[in-house]
Amino acid sequence: MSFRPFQSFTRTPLALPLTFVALVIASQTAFAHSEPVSMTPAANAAVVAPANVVIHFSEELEPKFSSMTLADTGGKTVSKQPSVVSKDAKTMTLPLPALKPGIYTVKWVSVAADDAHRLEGNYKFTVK
Ligand SMILES: [Cu+2]
Repeated sequence: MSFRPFQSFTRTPLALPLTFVALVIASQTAFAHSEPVSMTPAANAAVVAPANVVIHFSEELEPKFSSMTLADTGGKTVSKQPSVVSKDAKTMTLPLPALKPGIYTVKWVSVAADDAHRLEGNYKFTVK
């Protein structure tokens, strides 16, 4: 009979903070989060009224929880149809109604298919 177990008790308080630090660092890396790679119209672009907004993402999206909407200058949502995730799950398309000239804000939410990490963001473009 030895009291070896005490060794693991004394080790635990050290091991836990280290594990926590490792998890925090891991969760801050962009790996496996699905971020926009390119957008059409591009951020801050001035364009002729587009028929839709298309965003390509870095990782596969979970279609159920990933979405896009478009708001006008007053913050009112002007998109009427839901956004659609492509078959390869890396592109999201938002069909648009006819847009009047003005500044619009695209709001997007991406949920990565592999780890369910959620990101959201927005950007503006101008319709000439
Ligand atoms: Cu992630």
